[in-house]
Order: sequence, then structure tokens, then C-alpha cells
Amino acid sequence: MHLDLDAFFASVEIKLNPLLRGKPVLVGRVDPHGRLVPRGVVATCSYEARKFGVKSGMPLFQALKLCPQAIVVGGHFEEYVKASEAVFSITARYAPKVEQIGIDEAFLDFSGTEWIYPNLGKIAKKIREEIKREVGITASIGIATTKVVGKVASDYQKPDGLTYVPAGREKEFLAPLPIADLPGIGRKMEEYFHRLGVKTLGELANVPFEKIEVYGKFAINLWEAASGVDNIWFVPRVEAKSVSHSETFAKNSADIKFILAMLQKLVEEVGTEIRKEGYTGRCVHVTARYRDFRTVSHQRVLPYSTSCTKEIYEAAEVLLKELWDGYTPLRLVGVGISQFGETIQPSLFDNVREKRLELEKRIDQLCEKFGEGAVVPAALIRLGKVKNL
Ligand code: TTP
Ligand code: MG
Repeated sequence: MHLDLDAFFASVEIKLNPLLRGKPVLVGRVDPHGRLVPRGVVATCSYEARKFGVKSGMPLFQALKLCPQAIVVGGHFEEYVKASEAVFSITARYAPKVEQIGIDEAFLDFSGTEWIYPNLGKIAKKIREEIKREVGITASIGIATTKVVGKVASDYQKPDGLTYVPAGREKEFLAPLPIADLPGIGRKMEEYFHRLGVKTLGELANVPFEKIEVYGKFAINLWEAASGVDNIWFVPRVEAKSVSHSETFAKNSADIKFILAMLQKLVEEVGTEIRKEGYTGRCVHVTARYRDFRTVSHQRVLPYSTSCTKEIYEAAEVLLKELWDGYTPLRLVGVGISQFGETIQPSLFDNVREKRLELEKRIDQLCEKFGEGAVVPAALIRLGKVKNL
């Protein structure tokens, strides 16, 4: 069973402000004073806004051109996390194994429970009702014997949909769908198959295996998925994980150099921890607390999963500069990364990234051998007497 919350951030914003219900709502970025950042991108939008062609990742100004009456909101990351935790505590009441893939998505594994739950449709209905009642948002669920089909099925009747694909009918269910409905097919792959005259998953499954084989593992994976064969390649079994570190300053500070050095120290800690655990994450989040205890967070989903300190830091620095006005003293900064599972990793073949990661792993080993702080980036020397360094 695969569950994915509908227009997640937008749904939480609507729950917080019911006047938004039924309206086109865009979730954008806000600055530390709660003012919207005009040059951001759309993190997500309500289904009412989607009718105008608005999509996640689109620049805000472009979305507002398509849908000028849209209302732009956002910035309540703590509320999104709270809603996500509430949802997954509901799923844990029923599913013996919940494999959370992102902040709003999970596979619920019911294998071996047939005698307690002879009818999974009923359980899915219950889960959806409880989410609606207790969290106030809607979830779409797909029930199928394989992960691939479950994921496609949960998308099939979004929003607020429930799609059940009986065992043995997987191929038939997928056949009429466009190949882009298969998770993992990017624009390039789609164009490539279109050139071969393959537009639907049925057509893809009907290409003889010998013709697919020559295009390598990636094409084989897609072909198997289109044929309804279980294939965990695009959603490997990874434990849901979020690692974050934060630090309250000895004295409130508005010194950008000090704050960035602190951010770097925290990113180093996060990076070392996730590399040690063998995790990679895609969603970087940064929190800043003002001296009046107002706390703001921003997050960014990276295009790939990473455990590289340098990459996490680059995203974190941008996020910090977005959420902090640059002059009001801060009392705390925090940074974290959450696990989104690894999708395709073209960057695996990226030499520069590999080398960088290799270097960071060596530094981890040195620190383990000679003690924390044995090798530190020059920027951290600024922190001097900050604890642990
Ligand atoms: P999705 O599940 O991809 O999107 P969604 O829940 O908003 O809409 P759908 O009904 O199609 O499932 O992502 C979950 C949340 O993750 C989304 O609400 C906002 C956030 N997100 C970003 O911040 N940036 C992004 O680029 C994407 C795709 C999502
Ligand atoms: Mg969703």
C-alpha cells in the first residue's frame, strides 16, 4: 500500500486558515518577518491552482501570471512536520511496517497480515478517515501487490483518492497510462521512448526484452516496472531518518561570519553522522531563532540524495540567507537533513562529487582516530573556543 498526502504543504496551510479552502493557494517562501519572498518558487499548490497549470518548482511570478487570483502563503515548516508525524503515527496503528519515503509519502507493508486484515480496502478507508478527522487533511492511497504499482495507483485518483489494483491485474492497470506516470522517468527518458514510438506503459511492456536489454540496466528496470514486476530500484528500502543539529549561542549574535561558521560546524556534525550511518538525504532544513524566541525554518529539496558536507552546506547557506534578515541578532541556528530515499542517482557517476565525498570520508576517519576536530575547515577556526572544537 502506498500513501501520499494531497498538496501537502498547501493542505496544512488551508487547515491553519480555513478561509483559504476552495481557493487557488500557492505555497511560497517567507522571510523571518513573515513577508513573502517575491522571487521564490512554488513549493506546492492546491488542486484549485493546478487547474491553471501551476506546478511545484515553478517561479512564483510565472505561477501568478497563470493564476493571478492565487493566494500565496507558506513558511510553517514546523506545522508540516507536525502534520506529517501525526499522519505516520496513524499509519503505524495498522501497518506492521511503515517505510517513510518523504515528508508526505510512505509504503505501508501489510504482508503476512491477511488473517487480521482480509480486506485491505477497508483498512485504507479507515486510515484515510482517521487522517481527515485527526489531522484535517486528505491522503491518496494505492493498494497493489508491488511498490511500483502501489505508487502509480496512489497517484491515479489524486486528490483524496483510493485505487485498488487486484493481484494479477497490474499489467492491465498500467497499460493505458503514459510512460511519464512511472516514477523515475525523466523528461529525457520520456523523449527517448517517444522517439521509439513508445508512449504508454503497455507499449513499453510490449517491446521485446532483447531490444530493451541493449540499453542497459535503467531501461530494463523501467521495462520490468511497466510489466508489473516488483522492482524496488527507484524506491530502495531505506529507513526513514532525519538528522539535525542545533546550537544556542553563548551570546546572541548578528555577526554573519560567526553565524556561517556555526552553520558550517553544525553541517559538519550532520554530515559526519549521516556518513557514519550510511544515510543520504534530500531535504535540507535550516532553523534560526531570534532573540525574542521567534523561530523560523526553511527547507529545500535537493535534486539528488547526498551525504556530502559541502553540498549540504551550500544549500544551508542559501536557506539561512533567505530566512535571516542579516541584522537582527540570533540566539540559535540549526540544520538538518531528512531522508527522502534515493531515486535515480546520475550523479553517482559524477567524478567531482565522488572525490569530494571520498575526501570527507577520509576526514571522518582521521577525526575518529585523532579525536573530534582533528581536521576542521579553516572557517571553523573562527569559532575558536566554541565547545567541541
Ligand atoms: P509531493 O507529494 O510531491 O507534492 P504534494 O503533496 O504537494 O502534491 P500531490 O498531491 O501531488 O502529492 O511533495 C510533498 C511536499 O514536499 C509538498 O507539499 C511540498 C514539498 N516539496 C517542496 O518543497 N519542493 C518540491 O520541489 C516538491 C516536489 C515538493
Ligand atoms: Mg503529496
